[in-house]
Amino acid sequence: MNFDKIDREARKILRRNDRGGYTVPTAGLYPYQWNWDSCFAAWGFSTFDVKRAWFEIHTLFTGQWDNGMLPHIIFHKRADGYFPGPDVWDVPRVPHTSGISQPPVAATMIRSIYEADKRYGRVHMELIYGRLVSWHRWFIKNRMERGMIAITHPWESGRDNARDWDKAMANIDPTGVGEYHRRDTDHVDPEMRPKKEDYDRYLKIVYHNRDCGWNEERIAKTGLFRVADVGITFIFLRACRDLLHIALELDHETAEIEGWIKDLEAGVENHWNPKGFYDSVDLKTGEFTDSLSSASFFEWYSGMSGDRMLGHLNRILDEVKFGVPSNDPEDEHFNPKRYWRGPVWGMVNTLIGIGLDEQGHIKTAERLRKETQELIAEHGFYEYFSPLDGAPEGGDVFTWTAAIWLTWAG
Ligand code: 9WN
Repeated sequence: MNFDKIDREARKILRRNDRGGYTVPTAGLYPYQWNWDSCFAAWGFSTFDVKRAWFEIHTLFTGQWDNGMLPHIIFHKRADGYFPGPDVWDVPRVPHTSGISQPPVAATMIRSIYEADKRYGRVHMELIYGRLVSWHRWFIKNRMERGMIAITHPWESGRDNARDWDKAMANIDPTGVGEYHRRDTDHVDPEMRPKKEDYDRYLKIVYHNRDCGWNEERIAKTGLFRVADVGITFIFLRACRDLLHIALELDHETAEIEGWIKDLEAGVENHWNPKGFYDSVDLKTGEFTDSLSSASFFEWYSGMSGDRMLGHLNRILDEVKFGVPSNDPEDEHFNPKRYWRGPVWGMVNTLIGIGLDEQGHIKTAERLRKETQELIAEHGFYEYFSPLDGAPEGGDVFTWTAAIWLTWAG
């Protein structure tokens, strides 16, 4: 393995996907700034260009709404090739944005960027701190239920067609969405993407929430989809811990954040499915989703220390060559090709690996890191891979795959 060469390639990908202040996940398939992709990009940039890393964070936050919400896509410039674009979301602000959010990794990534160069980063950290707090407050005010964090659209989870959403999606009647032209399948093999029945419902939810004027209270009352996402609860809990750390460092009040952490720690228990794993919960029916997905393994990353997922983790790592797959290989719907229903994602492995390492599971963390390293070194900087044989899948020259190579896997 020629590490120097792969490092250079990873840096080149970040530069190549840079559109002048913001980084697209990959050219063609995703031509805008995506929320959590952008945070990974900034973390990657911080290994060789900390100024550019902070620039990424500032452009991301130009999309923040007055109510604190940080949208999942910021449409800085018109671009072809992605659907649904700004006209469909119809959010009356500039820059145009989508109307939903995404996994809040920002506080965690920003803490790392700050720590890469505190002297340079101090003023940026001061500038962005209040914005981070208001985004976190938005989650608490609008999305916290029984200490868990709810999503109103599968796209908010960042795991679009995960098994977690199957039952809730089946309860949505997609009639009336009309004709539309998906663009993702122009770029990628349709076998690797969500199905039409998924897209019909994705759009149905967008149209409904748009008709609610993107008003969170109306959406909470009338929305078609409301699921407590185990992935976001864990990621948000971790982000609150990092926000607390930043608050202490900058000498800000901490009581409010400490309260959030307590509530979330209690809420994690509500994600525990008595069948023996952390799970998402459909808030419209009160039922567990009965899906053991890669997000269940953010237990360690969240800072919870029960080791409750360790048995499943060891089993799954032995069942596939490249862990951790987005869906349990023993699940009847496991599909090593179709997006979040089986493939393995480098950035997911990274979050799981960081948590394992922090909690003393050094060997397992190292195994996961080596497997991710091999995937990228052998197969390239793809969006995701088959966990069975490492076959590359989805988009190529992918930003967050390059970023995690530079920060963790390489
Ligand atoms: C919808 C950009 C994004 C990621 C998500 C991933 C995928 C979009 C799509 O791509 O979602 O937001 O059109 O498929 O699921 O995690 O942020 O890489």
